[in-house]
Amino acid sequence: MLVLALAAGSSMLFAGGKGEAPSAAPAADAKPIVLRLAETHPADYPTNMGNLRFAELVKERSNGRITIEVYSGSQLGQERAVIEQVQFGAIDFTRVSISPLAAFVPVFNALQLPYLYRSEDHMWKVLLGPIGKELFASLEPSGFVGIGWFEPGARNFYNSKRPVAVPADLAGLKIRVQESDLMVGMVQGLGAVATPMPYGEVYSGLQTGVIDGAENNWPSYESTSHFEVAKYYTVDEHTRVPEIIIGSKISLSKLSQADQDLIKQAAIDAIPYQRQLWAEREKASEAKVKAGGSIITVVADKGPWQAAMKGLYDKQPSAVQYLVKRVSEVQ
Ligand code: BDP
Repeated sequence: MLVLALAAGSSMLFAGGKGEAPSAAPAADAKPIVLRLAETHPADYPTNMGNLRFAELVKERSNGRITIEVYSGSQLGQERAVIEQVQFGAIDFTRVSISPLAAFVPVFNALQLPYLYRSEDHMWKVLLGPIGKELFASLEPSGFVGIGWFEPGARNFYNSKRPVAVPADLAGLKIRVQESDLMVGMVQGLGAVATPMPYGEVYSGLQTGVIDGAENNWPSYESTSHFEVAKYYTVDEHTRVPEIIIGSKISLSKLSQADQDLIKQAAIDAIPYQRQLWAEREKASEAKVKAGGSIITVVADKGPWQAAMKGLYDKQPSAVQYLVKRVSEVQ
């Protein structure tokens, strides 16, 4: 018995390197693990290509033991409903916009306020630095695990009625926003009427006139064909709303620490690929909607837009205001 126990102990020591954590390298008989990831965008969209790269890295590094099945095109539901399912472990991962996530973990509003980041680069320094790590930790009490970030691009307003150059041009327009109180407040601050609605319903909303407009980055405006039913696009770049991969705490806690670490590292290592595809797609989408007849208004002076958002900052709880201040200090 003692010999057997010692032998087992020493082989664990060998497998785990230092003997504390089980190794991510598979034992010959290790059980295969299959996990599911939900994505709203179509298969070839850069964000989903990033998911696929993430899944591929996980598969490679676990020597085929861990499979992440990627369900794109909202097959598993719209974002808010999917986040709920991740929370109770029915879906293992999702790539979502932090806008609907902030309804579950409100401190995330600190990362999506309008005109928060000076540039894309500033945003990435925040996400990959201490603030991003703290925000990941803040997910855990709500049943989520922060896994990785993807590039979201800048969001712009568009509508079917008229060119918009200054906030006053939006007055009275019914604008779809993500399912987020913050985004409702933002659109109200600009003098328009905010209509929260799942992403998948926006096209028919525009077509039937239930809404007059929405807001999104170039690739989403193009891939959803919204440009066909709302041709006035205003480059005001009001938000950069980070894309995030979250995992279910219930699902992930069934895995070894080494497997959890392997998964997190794979998501981080998929970022450069997604960012590269994003940059290419932004250009291609812009060209496509222009060729399709979109009328583009580029905002030269963002001052009036920023001024209209001031009230939204003032309304934030102190935890969010504190983070906003720290974000502004990131160089
Ligand atoms: C896109 C995000 C996607 C959101 C969508 C929306 O990538 O996650 O669902 O906007 O507006 O840019 O709901």
